[in-house]
Amino acid sequence: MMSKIDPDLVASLGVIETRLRWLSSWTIHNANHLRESRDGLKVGGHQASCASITAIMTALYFHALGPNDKVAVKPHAGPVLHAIHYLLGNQSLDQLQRFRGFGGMQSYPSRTKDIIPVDFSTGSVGLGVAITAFASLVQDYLIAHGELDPSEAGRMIALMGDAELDEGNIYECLIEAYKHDIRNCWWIVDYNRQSLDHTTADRMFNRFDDIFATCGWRVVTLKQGKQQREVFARPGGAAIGEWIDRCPNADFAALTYQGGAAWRARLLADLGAEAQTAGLIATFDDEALAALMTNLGGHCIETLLEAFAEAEGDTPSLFIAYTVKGYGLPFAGHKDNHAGLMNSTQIESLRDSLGIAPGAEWEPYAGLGDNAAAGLKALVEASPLARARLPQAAIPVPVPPRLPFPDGKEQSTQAAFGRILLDLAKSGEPLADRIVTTSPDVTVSTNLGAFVNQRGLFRRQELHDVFAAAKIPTAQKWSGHGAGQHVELGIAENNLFLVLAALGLAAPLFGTRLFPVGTVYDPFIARGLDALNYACYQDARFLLVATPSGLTLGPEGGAHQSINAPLIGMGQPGLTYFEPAFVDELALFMRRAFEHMQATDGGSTYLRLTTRVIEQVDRPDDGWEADALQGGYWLKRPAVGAEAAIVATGAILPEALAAWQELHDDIPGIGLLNVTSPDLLHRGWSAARAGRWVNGRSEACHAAKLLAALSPTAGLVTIIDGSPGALSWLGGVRGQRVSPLGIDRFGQTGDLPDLYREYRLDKQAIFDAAAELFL
Ligand SMILES: Cc1ncc(C[n+]2csc(CCOP(=O)(O)OP(=O)(O)O)c2C)c(N)n1
Ligand SMILES: [Mg+2]
Repeated sequence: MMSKIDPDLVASLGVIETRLRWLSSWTIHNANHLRESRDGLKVGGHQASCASITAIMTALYFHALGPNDKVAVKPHAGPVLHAIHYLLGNQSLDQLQRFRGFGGMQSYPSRTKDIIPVDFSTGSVGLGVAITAFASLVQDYLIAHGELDPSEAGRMIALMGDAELDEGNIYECLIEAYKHDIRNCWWIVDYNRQSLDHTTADRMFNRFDDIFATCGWRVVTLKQGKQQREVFARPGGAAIGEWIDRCPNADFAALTYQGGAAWRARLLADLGAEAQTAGLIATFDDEALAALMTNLGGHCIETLLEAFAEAEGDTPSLFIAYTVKGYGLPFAGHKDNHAGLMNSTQIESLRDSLGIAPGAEWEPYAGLGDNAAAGLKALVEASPLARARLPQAAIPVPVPPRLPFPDGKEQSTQAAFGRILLDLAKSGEPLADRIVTTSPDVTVSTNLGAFVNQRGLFRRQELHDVFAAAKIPTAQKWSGHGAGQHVELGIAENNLFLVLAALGLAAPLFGTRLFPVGTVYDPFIARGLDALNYACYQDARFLLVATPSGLTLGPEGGAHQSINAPLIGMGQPGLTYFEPAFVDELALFMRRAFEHMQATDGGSTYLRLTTRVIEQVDRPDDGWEADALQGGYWLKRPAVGAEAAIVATGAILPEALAAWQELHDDIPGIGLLNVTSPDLLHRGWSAARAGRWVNGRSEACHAAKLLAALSPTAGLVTIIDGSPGALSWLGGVRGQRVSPLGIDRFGQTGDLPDLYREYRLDKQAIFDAAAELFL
């Protein structure tokens, strides 16, 4: 390979690289050994993981990065990213000194909590990698929809650890990305062949190349650094290169740790019989031999710059950059180095080797001499990152004051959801043009089909509807094109949440608001739970519609029944869970979800729906709406000081209403509270209780206000098609007695009367629960 790279640039970047290794090490050292510890907990941080990737990040951030590129940095290289921004002047010394401390820079790059620009949060390994592929899909979506100029396209880049390649979500994403023909995506593997526990399996050698190549990726392997290439081209050198190729990962790592003398002994034992090779080895002293043997592609700035420069075009690219974990540090290569920390003697000797005077540890260019420091400063200031542009704030999209909902005495929330979206699709509302729907192979069975008929599948290349062309009758007339608004996914719920995360970050990443709506069967939220948490953690904004849900899916049975989903909805920060019983409630909550997606302090929404068709209620007025939006309203207002109420959520409202009708005679004034969001009620309760201590105000929460209509000694029968804990806590709000109904065991097939009887969700169960309170 002929080098076209300016040697001065390589030399300067080499200095920056050692500076990043130093600053990241020192930041971690400071937090663990110098800062006062008040709790005796290990602070932690990963010096070895950082040292492994500093050359890659130097070559990228200070040379190869384009102005519109976005990067997900492997979680344990967080300190390197902060050091880069420190050199750029975007990060303060105070933040570095408070690494992993309260209000300081976070352990792992965080979009919402760090003060430096972070494109994608990372932490749960694998997810930060996959989201970049879906972000490139979103970028293509925006280009195809005329929201982004093609010249503004950047690369979506993941800097990943090699152990992340063990995460299944990588391969689910790879398959989906191939189907969608994604482009402008780079994954750069810090291939140090060490995970947390151990060195990684040799048997995977070259397998990753095959897997990615099969999925249409360009695979660029950076095994040898420039010095290795030169030396191995000398007489006798090829044998050393071949020896490295055969060397098991664990042996290579152990020899790296042991150093030059060990390398020599082993190489001579294995290759010494070959005179030219032995002679070549003899030309290196121990230190030089160790440096040669670890001169891997991922540590060679020149090799990295060349590889990045040559990767032209928009083909997704995997760079396998061979590295040493802990490169340049005393525990380089040691299999236990993942959480290893240098001791004081070790870090001081690293400091001295860089010419940094004691006390000057935080100075960005300490020990370099004025001219060299000025040159580096100029290089840093001229780097692509210093010129990177942040997208403009997304223009708010008007949400209609009311979303029309279908009328009809008998309806299900799932069918109405499809209808509301269809009406939106047919409307000229600007909101409709920015809705993007997506579903992991349950588009039809979650009633999204009609929206897709109207708005089409999103495809970069035209996709003709063969059935429609052949005039074969079908309800689903789906053609794919650039203007399409539905992202079709295979059955991989994890991908659903990563796509929702990427779509839900369109505003901060690309300056355009999208309104992502994803559908899934309620029980299968659990399949993508970590990705859902990941999406919320970085404040992606979307609407999740989960349906059908609970035991109420009847004949589908226990395998498809969701039980603890309400608790997921209540427990997940960044996601507001509503469970409407009636379709006018649904329309209200969908509207709120669209508003909430673009509110500064907004978030995402989860609607738990059902296929059960139930009789709708007549509303004398819309007085119920404000309360419903806060989490609950009196469907049947209790008499003042009433001794009992039924508290119900979602699909079993008909049972609650029927029970209320009959109990009315025995318990005069009994109320029926429709809890539309156990989540909001509980959050409000927690906030009110904390409020007294946090800001000196103790205002009654919505749950307390509702329940204040009852006698303090009143009894509550709570009922939900899901974990009873979603509602039973309500008794704690005012100290009222509770008899909770709900599901805490697996269901089975059956029709609703049988199932509701067996699992105690019917009218009789409510009578029994009430009797239990009063007898
Ligand atoms: C989903 C998840 N599981 C486990 C962990 C704990 N963990 C953190 S790093 C790591 C191994 C990382 O190895 P690799 O990706 O090769 O990174 P590097 O060697 O560069 O540190 C593990 C298991 C995690 N962060 N996320
Ligand atoms: Mg690794």
